[in-house]
Amino acid sequence: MTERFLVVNGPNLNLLGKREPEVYGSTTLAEIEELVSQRATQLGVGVDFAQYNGEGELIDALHSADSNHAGVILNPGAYTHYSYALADAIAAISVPVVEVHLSNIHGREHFRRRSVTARSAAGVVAGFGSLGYVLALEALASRFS
Ligand code: CA2
Repeated sequence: MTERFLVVNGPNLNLLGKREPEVYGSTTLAEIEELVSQRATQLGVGVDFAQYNGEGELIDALHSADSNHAGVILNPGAYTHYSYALADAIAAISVPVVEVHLSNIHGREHFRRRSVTARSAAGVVAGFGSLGYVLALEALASRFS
């Protein structure tokens, strides 16, 4: 069976490459998705992509991934730091969730150093820019190889 994974990005990440390139780089979300797609092809797995600005939409995406995907790569954006609802959704689903951050959240402002969502994640990748999504895919795919 070919495993399918969901890559879901949270609020404002649709603006990647278009605003604040000094913080988040000049790569657009579409380019990150292309990078992940190419690696998925090499690994022989499938990937679907989504981006939502709303907390509820992200939660719905996690709920449906529980039935439709073998794992989730999630960048929860700023919800990382305070959304107990998103944290509960990650804890509620059975498929592994890898949390990804483009920036090293531990080297940034105090409020970004805490992730309330990481507790129930299978793992966290932070600080490697778009490569982080590829590393997360490799980590998930390795669970099924
Ligand atoms: O480093 C990450 O990936 C973050 O999850 C990105 C979030 C931030 O709130 C987290 O603390 C760390 C912010 C995404 C905002 O993305 C923008 C992209 C371009 C222009 C403005 C915002």
